[in-house]
Amino acid sequence: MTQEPTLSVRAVELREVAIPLVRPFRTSFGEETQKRAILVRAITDDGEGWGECVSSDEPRYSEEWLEGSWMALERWMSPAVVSEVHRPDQVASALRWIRGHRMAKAALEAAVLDGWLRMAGVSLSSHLGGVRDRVPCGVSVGIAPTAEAMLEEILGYLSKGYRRVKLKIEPGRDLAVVRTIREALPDTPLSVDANGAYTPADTPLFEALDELGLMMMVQPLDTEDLLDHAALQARLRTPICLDESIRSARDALAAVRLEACRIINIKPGRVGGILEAKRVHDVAFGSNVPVWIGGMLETGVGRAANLALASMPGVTLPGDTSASDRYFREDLTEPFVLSPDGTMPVPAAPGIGVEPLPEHLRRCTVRTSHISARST
Ligand code: SMG
Repeated sequence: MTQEPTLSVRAVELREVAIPLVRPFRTSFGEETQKRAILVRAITDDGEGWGECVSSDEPRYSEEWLEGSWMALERWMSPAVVSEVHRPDQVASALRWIRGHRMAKAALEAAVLDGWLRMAGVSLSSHLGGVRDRVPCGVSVGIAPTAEAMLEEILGYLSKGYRRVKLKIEPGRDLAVVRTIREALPDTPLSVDANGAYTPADTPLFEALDELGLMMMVQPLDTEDLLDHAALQARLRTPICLDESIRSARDALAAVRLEACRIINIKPGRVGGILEAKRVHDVAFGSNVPVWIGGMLETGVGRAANLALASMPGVTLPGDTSASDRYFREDLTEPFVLSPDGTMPVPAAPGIGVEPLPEHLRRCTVRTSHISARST
């Protein structure tokens, strides 16, 4: 058997970046007008690797938030990896003692994995067993003041080629809005995403949405509520897709066994890393549960990894892997561009296949921190 290549992580650099969004993005848990992210650069003996941490300003999507991720990365995670880890699969073991903080862990693992794959000359997509060089893309549409405003935004996306539209909903802005949009677009693949904003008492609402021929309903109920999702799924024809509830391959297995969903959304940050994301995929694929890759408004660094994940065989539904211009006037990397057929290319160069453009990176950087080996 050939020996796997090893690398040495000499130092880790953290960079907080801030980039304005082209339009505010509103979900049931809040509104974002700019993208803040932590970029992690693993500096190795042979080069470097990049990862992006997807925690937001405030702990609304999950319990993680950017400042907490920064502290965890700076204080515990990077020192546990520098000089200690020689293969990407060792990152998760080195960080296992730290509870939670999956998004921060995922970013550090992504940086080491990218550095390792660049060294080996292998693309992330090949490493993950990807089977596609282009992937179909969808778009997630934030809550707007009126159904008409949402419709106008959607028509713009459809004219660019997006293959499906995910509508954010929240209590009070749900059935009537979705119905108006469905009537205007009877043939467009539509789904709704509630980000866990409802309770089992809202079952009649979901039964009404069930009549609208949606592709799926994403995360209708609370993150920690697999049993009520199972009860709701049993009453609906439309598949439920779980997002926030799936934090690991183990969660995915539980959700599938409980029949709490019929579709799974994968985000590497939410499950603690690209390698765990592959394991979630494998659980779903082995159970014939379709998968799609979600988004966290990533810059090109995170988006590149998401596109590689989307090339895996079980990812059979269009993801929230939208083009750079859906988010930013100027991305951190060379922009990802949607083809008129609604697909985007999977990066084929080693690692994630892209890197931040130095001048853009410099302009967007808010703070940096450099963590090198502890002097003993
Ligand atoms: O990256 O296109 C994107 C955003 C997709 O809807 C999206 N993300 O619940 O899936 C989700 C939200 C979370 C965004 S938190 C900033």
